[in-house]
Amino acid sequence: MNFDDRLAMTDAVPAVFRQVPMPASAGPKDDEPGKGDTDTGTITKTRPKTKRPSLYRVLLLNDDYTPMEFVILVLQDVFNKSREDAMQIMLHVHQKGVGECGVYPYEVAETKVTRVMDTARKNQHPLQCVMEKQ
Ligand code: TYC
Repeated sequence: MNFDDRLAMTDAVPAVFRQVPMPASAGPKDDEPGKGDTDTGTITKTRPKTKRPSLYRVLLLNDDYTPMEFVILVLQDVFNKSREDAMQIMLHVHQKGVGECGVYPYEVAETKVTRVMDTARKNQHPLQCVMEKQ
């Protein structure tokens, strides 16, 4: 039982003086030094910590043996390129030695590289596909 409960029960205090609600202004003032100061005055704005994912370029490498048509089909199937875009990328790789198929977050890029390499191996072509951080 706390002090207020005991005070409410005693006959020493006339009923009219018991349980007088305290006005809010009578409480400790937190902007006065030494009076239960809890407000530091710091304004904080919560900002969720989000990180943009790192992006990776997926590259095709040229070789002398993989048929051009196979490369075009891979570009259409794995990288969702149109026949025309696939042809351009394949020719670029054929002429320059390396070319970009797309830019993706890490796991997407990794899956695409794996799909290209698996398809090439299954069909016994030496086609190579790699990824590099952008
Ligand atoms: N150079 C190959 C040929 O002449 C074609 C080719 C293109 C191979 C692109 C791989 O990533 C490549 N048949």
